[in-house]
Amino acid sequence: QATEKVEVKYGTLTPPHRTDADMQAFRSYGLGQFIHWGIYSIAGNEWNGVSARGGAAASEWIRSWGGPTAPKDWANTYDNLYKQFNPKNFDAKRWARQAKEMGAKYVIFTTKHHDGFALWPTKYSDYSVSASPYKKDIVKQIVDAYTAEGIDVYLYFSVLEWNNPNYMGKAPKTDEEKARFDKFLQYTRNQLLELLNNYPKIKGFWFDGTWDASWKSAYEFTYNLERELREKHPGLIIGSRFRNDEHGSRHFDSNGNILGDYEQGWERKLPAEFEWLNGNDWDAVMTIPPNGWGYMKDWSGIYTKTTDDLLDMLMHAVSMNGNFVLNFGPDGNGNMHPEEDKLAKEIGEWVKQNAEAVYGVRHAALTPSKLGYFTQKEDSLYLTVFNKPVNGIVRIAVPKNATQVPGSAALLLNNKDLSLKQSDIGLDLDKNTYYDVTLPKDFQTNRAFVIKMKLVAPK
Ligand code: JFZ
Repeated sequence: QATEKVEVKYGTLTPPHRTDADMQAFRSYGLGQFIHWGIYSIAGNEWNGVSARGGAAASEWIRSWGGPTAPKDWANTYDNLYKQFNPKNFDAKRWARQAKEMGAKYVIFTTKHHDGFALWPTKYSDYSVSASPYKKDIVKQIVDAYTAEGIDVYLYFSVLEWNNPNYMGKAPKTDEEKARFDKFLQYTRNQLLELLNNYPKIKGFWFDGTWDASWKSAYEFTYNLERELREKHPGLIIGSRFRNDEHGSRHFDSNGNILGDYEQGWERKLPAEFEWLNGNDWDAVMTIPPNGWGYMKDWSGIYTKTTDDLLDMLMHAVSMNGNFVLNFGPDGNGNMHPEEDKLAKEIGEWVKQNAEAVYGVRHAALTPSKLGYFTQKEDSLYLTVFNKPVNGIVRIAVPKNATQVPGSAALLLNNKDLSLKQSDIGLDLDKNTYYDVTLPKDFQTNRAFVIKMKLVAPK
């Protein structure tokens, strides 16, 4: 963060903490679903004699694997996969019901990934679902089905396109390059306005593929485009990965102000400390396998996250005022991976039982617990315990200067009161006051559980 102020003409267009209803809704989502679906889903990470299993390659990047062992004409063969895109089992309502059952409050759906294939019938390219045997508008079905379930829809959109002759990674230099890239910019603008026009119910965009020097050099264009999108669609929510200022600063402008409405840098990772976030809104997007967003046929032999891993990440995120967005990569026929079905169901069961601690909660200003995560809603404090202490005593450290302290405690799952006692044993009693919550002797659960406390004024 710069200490001296830099002159920035193409900086942020929105205040860092919007207080309108749409942004308040974003803050209360807690859990979201990401879906990566496209023609890479037909390949499923193993295709045409090439497999990237075990490697670092992500399945939706299959077109770019290439390499010395790849069959000749690899990219061209990939670009023709759309002729096989005919997902006979696709049912947007089924996906939306599943997302609802899981407890997702928003979905981010890939309208177009880096391969450039559009899942809506765009007027601005021939490379869309209209040219596939399936023909029908996928994006419309998603928007309608999820909205009907009360789930807000955000559209993932990759600016970068691997197979567009007008796209280039380097900043355009010659007149010919400039003219070409300008065509690409107009095309991008047209597609984004088209999406807003076709699907007025959407809440926001999740931008990607904006890291190349070409896009970075177009800061004036992207500044004006962001303004245009916001004017056309009041309340629109855009993350920090859309554009940069004239000095090349992405996510945050050269003075450290967030570009867009929330921080979008948490990809497959979570902040270790609340202070790192500087009070910004944010979401974290997460894969179930280590890497790879698109469909991967075979999950054997690699570590895939468990329900408990994912619930831990969910509570970690919401305890720091973020949303946790779990990715699904359906196959080329429109079926989720069977393991995804199982995880969605288990997450949903837990989240339903513990909803109070998950949704509409905020960060609690307490000393972080090694046993789990604190969340708070008005004078209710929740501790979701992932590491149950063997002695059955859950210790809570409250900073000395706190204006509210726990007055009573209960188990959220059955509302049974728990003993809560202030303790005079502790290594730093000058800094923290300790409260010990004692769990019932016979208490057992196979997943994390929530202790709900009522906050009162300190004695
Ligand atoms: C991008 C894509 O390349 C990928 O295929 C997937 O769609 C993912 C959600 O987004 O990958 C990223 C994006 C951002 C970061 C890293 C990889 N990041 O911020 O570090």
